[in-house]
Amino acid sequence: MIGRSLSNSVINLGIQDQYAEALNQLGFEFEVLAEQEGDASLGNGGLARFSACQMDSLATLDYPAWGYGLRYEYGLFRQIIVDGFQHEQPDYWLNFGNPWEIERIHVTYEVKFNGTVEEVDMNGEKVKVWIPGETVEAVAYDNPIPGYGTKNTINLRLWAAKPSNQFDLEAYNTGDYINSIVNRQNTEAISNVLYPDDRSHQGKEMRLKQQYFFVSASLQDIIRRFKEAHNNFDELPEQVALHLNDTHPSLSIAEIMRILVDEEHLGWSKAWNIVNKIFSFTTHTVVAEGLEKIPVDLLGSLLPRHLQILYEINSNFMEELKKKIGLDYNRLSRMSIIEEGAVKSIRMANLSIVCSHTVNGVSKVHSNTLKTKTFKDFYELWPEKFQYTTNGVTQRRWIVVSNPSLCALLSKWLGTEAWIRNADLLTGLRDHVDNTSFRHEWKMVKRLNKMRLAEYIETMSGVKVSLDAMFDVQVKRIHEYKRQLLNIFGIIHRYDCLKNMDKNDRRKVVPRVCIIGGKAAPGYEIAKKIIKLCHAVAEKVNNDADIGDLLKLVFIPDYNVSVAELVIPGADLSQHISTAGHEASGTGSMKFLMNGCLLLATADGSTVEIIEELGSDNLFLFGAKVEEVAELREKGGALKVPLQFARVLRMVRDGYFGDKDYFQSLCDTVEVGNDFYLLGSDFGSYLEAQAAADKAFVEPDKWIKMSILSAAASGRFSSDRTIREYAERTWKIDPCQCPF
Ligand code: GP0
Repeated sequence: MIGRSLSNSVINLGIQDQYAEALNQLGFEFEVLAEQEGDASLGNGGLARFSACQMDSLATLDYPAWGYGLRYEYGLFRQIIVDGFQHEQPDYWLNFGNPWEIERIHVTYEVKFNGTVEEVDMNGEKVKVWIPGETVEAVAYDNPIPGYGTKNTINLRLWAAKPSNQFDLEAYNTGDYINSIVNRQNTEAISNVLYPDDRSHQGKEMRLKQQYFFVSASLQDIIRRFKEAHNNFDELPEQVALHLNDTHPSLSIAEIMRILVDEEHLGWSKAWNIVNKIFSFTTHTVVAEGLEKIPVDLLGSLLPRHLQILYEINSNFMEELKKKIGLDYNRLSRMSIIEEGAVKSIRMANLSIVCSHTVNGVSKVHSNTLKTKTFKDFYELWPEKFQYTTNGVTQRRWIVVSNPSLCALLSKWLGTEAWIRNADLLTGLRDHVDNTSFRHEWKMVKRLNKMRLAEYIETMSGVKVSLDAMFDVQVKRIHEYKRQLLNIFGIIHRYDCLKNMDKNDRRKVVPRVCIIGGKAAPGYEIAKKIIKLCHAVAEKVNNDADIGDLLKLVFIPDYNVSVAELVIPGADLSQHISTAGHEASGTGSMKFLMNGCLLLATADGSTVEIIEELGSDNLFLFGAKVEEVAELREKGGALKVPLQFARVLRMVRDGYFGDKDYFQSLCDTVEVGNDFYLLGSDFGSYLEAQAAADKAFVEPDKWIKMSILSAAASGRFSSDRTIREYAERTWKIDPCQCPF
């Protein structure tokens, strides 16, 4: 989720003025040119974009870091809306080549799959030898990531798959031409398509192949680079810190053990001690069912040697555990790396915890959930391993690149540009919150950004929106737990009230432009129905002349980093309304905060810490708290649900917005007794929070003050702080300039 690179690169290099001038002389307009670049969307939702923010901060803070990933031929799918329905199209991001990458045709590694493991006698010692079936070649593509205001540039090395024997000449000669090309396509498929959902179920094998391909090439590269300057593996932990961002790369543990034991002949326990000092792990998942499991039979056939290694890791761990906790079989089976269930599987999170010296959550609330629920057994065994490092976002991308007018205003009133590298300085805005000329300029910046967004909305959807309306935004992956449906039900309720209001009551109503955007995983039917309902409601509301500018609803298609750079600065209010306990962190809220946008939120994920920093009267809070959710779920059918909710549900069920049959299953998900994400019981407080936002909006001084204080409180949520904490507490690395 790097997005576009041109602006980010020239800004980080501090040459945007000269560059724009040079373009002018060539007859080009910088902004127009920048728009031509496609987004590099090499990942899914928040975790992928968070990784991109981390890279920007690692580079800017002069840390000697490398990022590794896959160079997907086709990134995250492009979302096309046809008649209100989402369709997926390939993301042809490489069609015109990628000027930002450097192909390293000399940096290649063989990655092996399948085959068998033989036990052979090597000078009196029994060693395991893997006889692979298929061999694929990994080729490196480097993407320099320049830091802001520093010479330090770090490298994002992405792997592409190439058939090892480029062309099966033998097959060609025997006329088996098609097969040799088919073989080539099968091989390249490994780095072809980014799976649309982090928990995708389609093509488990292909996903596993991608994971191992990425892990093996990366580790072979890391070990090779280490050996260029060292020949004693005892030094490996001082030279290399490997961070596992969720369990997607966790096969690294088995792969590095294979390299150290089978190829470097270090002996198991020596290798194991090294591995334990190298790995740290961050889980970005909240709920146990989100934890990744790999079926043993699938792993065994694709990577037979790695399965043996995982078994050995687990049997050693179980022995150690029995010594500590005795024969508590329930606990032993819960903590085992192998899940003996209907489908015998490898628990990748357990593996990652056993092998890492540090286990991180991504917010305080998340960390509490990990310690008391998700990983309770492991926390009791190794409390010292568990930390948390709250996520952050980079102010370079989310203010400097995406909101230049705000950037200039901040530097003017803070009297320095130093905040761009030290976001804590943003608290200085609190000193000017009552300064009328500052507030006036603040208001103008917001209006300018709303204008940009209004133009985009009209271009994309044909809907004309009033700049005097409140721009109320919810942009994130579509998911039941993020409760876009709660937002849409709130809009239906607002529309219903407007229809039943007499003329002079309407004059007191705050006009709203409700903006919703986000992609649904292709296989996620309910999420796709939410998108359709949004369009159905928009169709009705936007064409109701009686309502006019009092209420508009717009769905922004193909939400990606570049669209976010336009939407976030133009928002007045943004919604982060997940059912408490379900959002591990959430990072969108931080981007809105930096841009002086007010939050309407539940106390979930990182919002709990935003409340600490901002003060609960500077945002609109509502909904059940984390500790109340379980009890509410127990009530089930006895749960109290406001009449307004039942009324809205009835309107949808009765086909008021069309597609009556199509929406029934969607309505079922929030029917009393079935409402897992508690939309019904949170609806009353949601409407109150929305009413409070309306009230604040018609008191311009109050609104502007809350807006300024939002930006002033955002410094703590810079990814610079996140990275500094990881560097000092987890990886124990110091800054050092290493020009690319
Ligand atoms: C978490 F486990 N996240 C996962 C995953 O597979 N993919 C993914 O994007 C997200 C979380 O849902 C998050 O709460 C969090 O802020 C983000 O990871 C970064 O930690 C909202 O996107």
